[in-house]
Amino acid sequence: MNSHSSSENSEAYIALGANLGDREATLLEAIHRLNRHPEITILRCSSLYETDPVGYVDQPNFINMALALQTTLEPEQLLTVMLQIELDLGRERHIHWGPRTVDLDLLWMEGRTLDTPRLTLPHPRMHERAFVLVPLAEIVPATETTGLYPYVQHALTSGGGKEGVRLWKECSWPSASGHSAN
Ligand code: GSY
Repeated sequence: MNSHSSSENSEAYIALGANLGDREATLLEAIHRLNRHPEITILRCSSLYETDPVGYVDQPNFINMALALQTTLEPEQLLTVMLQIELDLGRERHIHWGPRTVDLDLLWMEGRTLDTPRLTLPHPRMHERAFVLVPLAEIVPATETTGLYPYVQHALTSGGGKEGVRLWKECSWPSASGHSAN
């Protein structure tokens, strides 16, 4: 269902991960850069979790988190902004599934389903990944009416649970960013 007209505000959910360099600082900088975009406002950030690598396991632990934002951008425009932030923060793609300075994945966007070569919405693998679901569950309100809340709760209880995902610290954004909520 794409019940949407352009330039309307949509809520979107993003997963973030990093396992090279100063992981926390990089994630905070990515959030700051997203929020600086004139058509993006960060609404909520999850805690930060330290997670065992999934897929290619011979690499450092990740810090993962999730955030909710509001945007007037179309999904592919938002993806372009996210990819540019990844590049600007030094992400290089050497090994598929390998270590990375920062990774931003668009998970879900209000009222949108999409299947293009660049982007599938909802994210096709988010229900399999505890490192995505655990942070996401923190920031999806139970009152959310589009089905994301029951989807996340069901995926968490029917999947591999929370194994390999450890609460690391609270998110210090916006206090660490100089951003004012007013
Ligand atoms: O898909 C995101 C990159 N990634 C991650 C990740 O973010 N966290 C964990 N724990 N394992 C991962 N494997 C890959 S690839």
